[in-house]
Amino acid sequence: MSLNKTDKERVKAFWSKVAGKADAIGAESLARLIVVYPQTKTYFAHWKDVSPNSPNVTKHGKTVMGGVANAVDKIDDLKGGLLELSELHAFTLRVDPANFKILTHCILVVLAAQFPADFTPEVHVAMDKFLAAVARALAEKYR
Ligand code: HEG
Repeated sequence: MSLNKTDKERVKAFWSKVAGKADAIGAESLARLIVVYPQTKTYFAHWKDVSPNSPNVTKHGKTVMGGVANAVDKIDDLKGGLLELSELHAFTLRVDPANFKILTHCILVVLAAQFPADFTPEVHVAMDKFLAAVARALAEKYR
């Protein structure tokens, strides 16, 4: 399931096309996370408004996509590159790592929905592998 050279090239090429829309991708991904998997709202209970298109949700979508952009840069060493973020989620935020797969699934759905022409089956498999690797790297510090 690890990314081969071709997968990495496809991820980078696709990302370079969509990176300019990262905020919109993040906003829709977070909104879908909250609507489709409402149990995830428990982590955002300290926000004023957890409804799908609220400012907090939109802002956090942007933050998450900053993490994804960083992961694209660190694609050759995701575990090292995402170490601090993994520690933050594990020890400070205490996010159940099952939620990483749920959010990365939402991101994949949004990429397909927002970029139907670029989201070929080859891009689909490369992005699926990449996002799964990101979820694994984020779960790295849990034990
Ligand atoms: Mg997390 C903060 C990235 C999944 C809940 N998340 C953050 C931050 C980043 C990030 C970059 C800011 C870190 C900082 O302040 O230094 N998150 C990130 C990625 C992914 C992810 C890349 C998976 C692809 N986060 C995730 C999931 C949940 C969650 C699944 C819960 C369902 N994140 C969470 C919370 C915060 C962050 C509660 C703190 C936000 C706040 O308090 O406003």
